[in-house]
Amino acid sequence: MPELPEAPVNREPDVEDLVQSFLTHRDGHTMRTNLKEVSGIDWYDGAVMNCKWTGPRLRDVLQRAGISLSSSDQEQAHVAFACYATPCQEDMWYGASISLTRAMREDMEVILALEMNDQPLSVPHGSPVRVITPGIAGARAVKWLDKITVQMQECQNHYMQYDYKVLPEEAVDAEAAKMFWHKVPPVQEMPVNSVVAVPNNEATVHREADGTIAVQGYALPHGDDGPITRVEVSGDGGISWKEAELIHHDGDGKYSWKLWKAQIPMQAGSGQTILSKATDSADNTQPDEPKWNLRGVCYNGYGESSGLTIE
Ligand SMILES: Nc1nc2c(c(=O)[nH]1)N[C@H]1C(S)=C(S)[C@@H](COP(=O)(O)O)O[C@H]1N2
Ligand SMILES: [Mo]
Repeated sequence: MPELPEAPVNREPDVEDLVQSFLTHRDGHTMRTNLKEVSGIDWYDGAVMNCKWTGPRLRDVLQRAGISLSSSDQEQAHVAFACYATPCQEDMWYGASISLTRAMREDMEVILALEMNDQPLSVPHGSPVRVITPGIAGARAVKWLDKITVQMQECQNHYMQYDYKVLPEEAVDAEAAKMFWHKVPPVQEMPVNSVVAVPNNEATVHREADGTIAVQGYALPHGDDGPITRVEVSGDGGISWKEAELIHHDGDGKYSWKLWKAQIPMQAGSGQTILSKATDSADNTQPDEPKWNLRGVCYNGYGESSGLTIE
């Protein structure tokens, strides 16, 4: 994912082009090309953040600080995170919030990270301390953390209120989006997703003696619904699917990615495509026809590797 400040490019889309390209690509993963043209930030196959993070639990810090809210207020409250270190493109500071309920649930593992992959947090990744919110969009994992507030209102930062929302399809441009920002909740839980990592787009692949090729990738569960329980792979545009083998790795858990591999039969020829489709433990699965949205966030159409030449 991009580094700080992840600033949207405010290019006004040509609506005709946009609608045309949307219609052309609506069944395919190539919709991401369309999303990029429109929103500036392209999540491509889907955003992912998979590391070992270490630090105190946010709930322990909040409990130590003491929360002076009634228990009914606590159910409605938010925990807001702010970073004033540097201005962002669209706001003078960066901020996000999550529900207090999530913050207090031990099993949701919201932490104030001091280390990443057993090393002290680096400056680009938020040193000296950042929030880590497993299952939740990286946009809420505020880096260079300056302030934590328990409050009754969502964080009002630009990136919480006017970005990282899955707007309805009618919001075709910035003007049309205006009436929706206040009605749509900020993205929190990330959707189930998968990515074909090997072979890469446009690769030339030699089939093995049995007519199959090796395919590998990763998959991510929806929000707190991990782990991934099944990944299926197709070499014929989704007509037939073969179940992939899920690979165990160190640190494998409810919130981590699941690596997978499969041998799938393919015909020789150019312009071929491999698709992947993941399912998690709550039976969430990737949609056949993912919906377009202006900001291009939360894309979770099938994983895809295309333009392949199979020999
Ligand atoms: N202070 C601050 N924190 C931030 C951001 C930012 O711009 N400023 N970007 C957020 C977004 S949108 C993402 S995807 C993650 C990226 O984290 P990484 O750089 O460690 O991958 O940081 C989040 N935390
Ligand atoms: Mo992001």
